[in-house]
Amino acid sequence: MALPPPNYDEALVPGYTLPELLRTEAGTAVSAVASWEAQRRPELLELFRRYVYGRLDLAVSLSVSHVVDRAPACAGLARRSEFDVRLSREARSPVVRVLVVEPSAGAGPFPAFVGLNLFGNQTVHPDPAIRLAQGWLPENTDLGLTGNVATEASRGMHASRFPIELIVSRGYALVTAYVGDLDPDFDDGFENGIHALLPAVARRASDAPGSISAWAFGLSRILDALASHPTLDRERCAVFGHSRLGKAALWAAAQDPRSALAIPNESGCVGAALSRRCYGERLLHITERFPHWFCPALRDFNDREHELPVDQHQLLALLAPRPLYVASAAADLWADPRGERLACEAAPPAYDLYGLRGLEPDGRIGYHVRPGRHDITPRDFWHFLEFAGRLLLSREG
Ligand code: GTR
Repeated sequence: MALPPPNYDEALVPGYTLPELLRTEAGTAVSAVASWEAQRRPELLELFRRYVYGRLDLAVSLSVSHVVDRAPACAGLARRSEFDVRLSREARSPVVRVLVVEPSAGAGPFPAFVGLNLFGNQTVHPDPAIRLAQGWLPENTDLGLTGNVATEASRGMHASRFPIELIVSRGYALVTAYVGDLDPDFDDGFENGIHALLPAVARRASDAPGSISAWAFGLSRILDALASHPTLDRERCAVFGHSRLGKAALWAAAQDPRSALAIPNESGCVGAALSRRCYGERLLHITERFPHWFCPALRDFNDREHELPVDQHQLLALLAPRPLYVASAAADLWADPRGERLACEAAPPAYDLYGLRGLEPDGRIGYHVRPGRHDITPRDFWHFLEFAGRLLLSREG
């Protein structure tokens, strides 16, 4: 199908009305925390499940096996652990290899940045001892990845996206895992990864969960598994991700109140950006190129964003009262930086219910737009660490 080109002209953004945040589907105004938490919040989660990300109802019985425990890393600055999380006893169960790098100074428990990676744990740091990702990997010649398998050449190739030395020097741990361990990032009709554990009827439904849901589910299971890692502070975990992984981080944090801070970086379309602006990447672009990311029902809103029962400011509002940090890049027009900012401006009424400020210097929603293109850089992390220093470390455990 020939897709229409994206619009990058602010003058051509259609007029739109955002779906109301603080009014139930039955039309009742929501003016207190009690009705937000008991009614509107679950209702919004349900709408996002039904029309956007899909429903992933799956009881798992986790088993965690430690592979490496607190071995010296990063020239003595850090300690590295690796452990495997098996989601169920079934033979086809995904097994997720989790990499933890924590400060070597101090005994912890350390607050942590928890985020997935797209090309294997070996890409986040050149440390030759990190196990290469197993199974299928996307090809990426820039990263030295050919033949759909992990390569030695890919070691450390995404280190700039995971600035471990910076993170541990500020007293935080990094926790990461390869998305392919949860659900490989290609369209196989919802068969592999976590999908293999679901009944056929759930995989064929209009609200069948896409990969973003599978990755979000995996982030929550990693939070579960951190119980076996006493040097990490489970009350102070920031869930972060870049781009498609920013969408997954947001969806995970919206559903799982244990994410003490959410950091979607340049998450764009069906992430932090308002869909109704129809600016840059649109639903018809993303569902055509990545049909496996969302539930099939989302495609019904291609070129009909104004009919979608939700918009992304409502997803951001599901974080309230927890802190949220949204990051954009000025040249990343495909992800609509302005649409990300406007979603942050429309989310604060949910924070108001708790007597908390939103997008203000002392508020619970942080935002930056840095110069440059689509990427997650040490400069972005510098901002995340400043925000976390104010709102994650001060959190009452
Ligand atoms: C793009 C996609 C974006 C974003 C990005 C990425 O191709 O259209 O929505 O997710 O991939 O993940 O790098």
